[in-house]
Amino acid sequence: MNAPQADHLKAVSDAALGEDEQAAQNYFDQLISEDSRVEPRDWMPEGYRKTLTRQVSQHAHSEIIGMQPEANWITRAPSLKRKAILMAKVQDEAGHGLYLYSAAETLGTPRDVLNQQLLDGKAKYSSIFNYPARTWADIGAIGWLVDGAAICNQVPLCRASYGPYGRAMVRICKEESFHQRQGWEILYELSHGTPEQKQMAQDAVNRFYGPALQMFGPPDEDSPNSKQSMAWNIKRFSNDELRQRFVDMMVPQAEALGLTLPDPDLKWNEERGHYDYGKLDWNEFKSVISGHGPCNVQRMQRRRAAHSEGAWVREAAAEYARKMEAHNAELIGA
Ligand code: FAQ
Repeated sequence: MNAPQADHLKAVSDAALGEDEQAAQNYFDQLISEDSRVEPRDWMPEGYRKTLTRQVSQHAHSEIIGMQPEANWITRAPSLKRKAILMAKVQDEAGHGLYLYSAAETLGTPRDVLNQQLLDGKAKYSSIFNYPARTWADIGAIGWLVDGAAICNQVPLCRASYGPYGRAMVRICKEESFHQRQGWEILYELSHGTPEQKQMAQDAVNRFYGPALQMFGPPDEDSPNSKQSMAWNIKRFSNDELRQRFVDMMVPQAEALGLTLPDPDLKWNEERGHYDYGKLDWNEFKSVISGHGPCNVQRMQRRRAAHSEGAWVREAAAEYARKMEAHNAELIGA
């Protein structure tokens, strides 16, 4: 679209908006241009509401599905201490899901509707959780690489323009930092253990590194949502910018761990001041996000089973809330 066409469209849409709505749009534009926060009470364009509902709910679904590969190891963790730490981490992920569903609900879509979208296979969740956690070292790799990527992606989201999302992210990022340290520590112990343990750590890193880089989303030229999300101050950096930041951060950490990253093209580029890295397998990414990864079917089956097995808990909670409401009404009436 050229500039006169865009001006014409804007004039038409301004005329279509009522005066009040135009004032609301102006106020929204002002909030964004001042880098202030949009709150649930504020008017917002439908596109902004839709984009945030999509991103925040997908993020919530990722936290909930992300519990599965790790929960798989709670009973097999090598000591009581490791078991307790892992259990706490998995509980944290459930908490993150709760903060995020709450933030998403403030945009107007109830949590049960969002949840149903996941159960019906209509909503995405992060590609990374469709890979299996095969060995104990995978729990280390998930903590170090997956939580590491999550932190890199999510710290800028603490400044997202939508208040409830940004505030939820602050707490989530603090907890993710513990999670990453936990993964680092598992890998460090393994890589300084027996040759077999070191090999197990290396094998886990080899399998999780590429999929962790894909957590940042498709390359910028194939990312349909980035431009608008950045204009609305939801995303602060593009997918490729964050991916590069992550690679730069992980190279020295891998050296400190005594492990290698599985990329023969990884090389410091003096001119750019960044590491160059090899091409990722985007066909695999597309296949995973369209439901054909190694564990998509298993993850969804487990989620659906957990949802139906948990029906009695939801019913009991609803009944308790109803009773409390009746009790409080009685007290007020008395
Ligand atoms: N997996 O236009 P873009 C965690 C989809 S939490 C699946 O670039 P956008 C904690 C995307 O939705 C991990 N789908 O999209 C933890 C879109 O599809 P749609 C989750 C992906 O939104 C650790 C399409 O591709 N983190 O790890 C992925 O601007 C350990 C086009 O992409 C978040 O959700 C992917 N990797 O940028 C838990 C962070 N990438 O909806 C347990 C918040 C892209 O149009 C254990 N989200 N897609 O049909 C974001 O920052 C963004 O949504 C991006 C994607 C960067 C993920």
